[in-house]
Amino acid sequence: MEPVEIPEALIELLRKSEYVAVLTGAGISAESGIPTFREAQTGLWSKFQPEELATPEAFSRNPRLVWEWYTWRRELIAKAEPNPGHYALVEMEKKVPYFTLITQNVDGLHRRAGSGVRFPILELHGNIQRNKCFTENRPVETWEENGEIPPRCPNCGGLIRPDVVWFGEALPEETLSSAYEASRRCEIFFVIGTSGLVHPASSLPYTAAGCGAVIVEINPAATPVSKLARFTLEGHAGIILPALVDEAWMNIDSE
Ligand code: BV8
Repeated sequence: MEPVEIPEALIELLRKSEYVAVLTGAGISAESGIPTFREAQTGLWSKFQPEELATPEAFSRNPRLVWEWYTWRRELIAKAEPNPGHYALVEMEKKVPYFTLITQNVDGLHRRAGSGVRFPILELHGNIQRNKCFTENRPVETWEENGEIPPRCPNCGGLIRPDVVWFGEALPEETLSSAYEASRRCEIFFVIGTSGLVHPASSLPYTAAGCGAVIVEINPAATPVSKLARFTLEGHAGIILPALVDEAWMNIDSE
């Protein structure tokens, strides 16, 4: 494994920054074995595009199919562990005075890694481990398992759905406005493991850049955000982030 080159200017900037914001996408969970959205879905799901399953229309049309897709993903996530990229962000949250982690991911791996202790994690698209009633749009934690798929709401008998934001649905208002506020206030805005195609999450780096933040992209591939980036660290988050955190703070501790 060749050593990771982290620009000295970025290390200096990171050490003296008061406020760092981070936006993550599916790429940060790739090294945990969770397929990203851009990768072809495997097996039974290979004939579907996520965009055609993650919608209220798809759920209304075929609730069983959509529920089973989420069951398949939940089983993948249950077997997955946070990777060094997730853990490096936990360290970063400990080291910088103000830190906001904004994620598009619904897999909950940031929380499992230990993020969210000093500052709340902003889960823009919800969390796959939570469920809600499709009719009442209220959280549902328990229900009677009678073999029906999807299960039904114990309160109104409506269908239960995952508590994630589907295409065409509004993002949680408070979470989104907190994400915009962090994008406006931060000095460094990391964009990690996202193709930058899904709106409105994809507008956050533009807000940050417009307010003077230095954009840092970590991704093996170029994306529309690359043109905004002052620093582009080409590679895997699970390799680059630990090296970055070590350079910025761990070496200092040993100096
Ligand atoms: C809304 C939860 C309005 C569900 C998700 C035209 C223009 C602009 C917008 C639109 C448009 N047409 C439609 C829209 C709106 C639409 C949208 O953006 N569509 C896209 C497809 C164009 N957006 C919406 O519908 C949003 N809602 O706009 O509502 C509204 C307002 C008021 C009232 C009513 C309505 C809702 C969007 C949320 C959808 N839900 N997830 C679920 O998960 O099942 S989105 C889902 O896909 C993810 O959450 C994530 O956000 C997105 C996938 O993107 P990425 O995370 O970037 O993942 P991807 O696979 O694409 O890329 C991975 C990257 O990682 C790659 O770059 C790869 O190179 C890199 N990588 C790989 N390995 C590594 C790595 N990087 C680092 N390390 C590695 N090891």
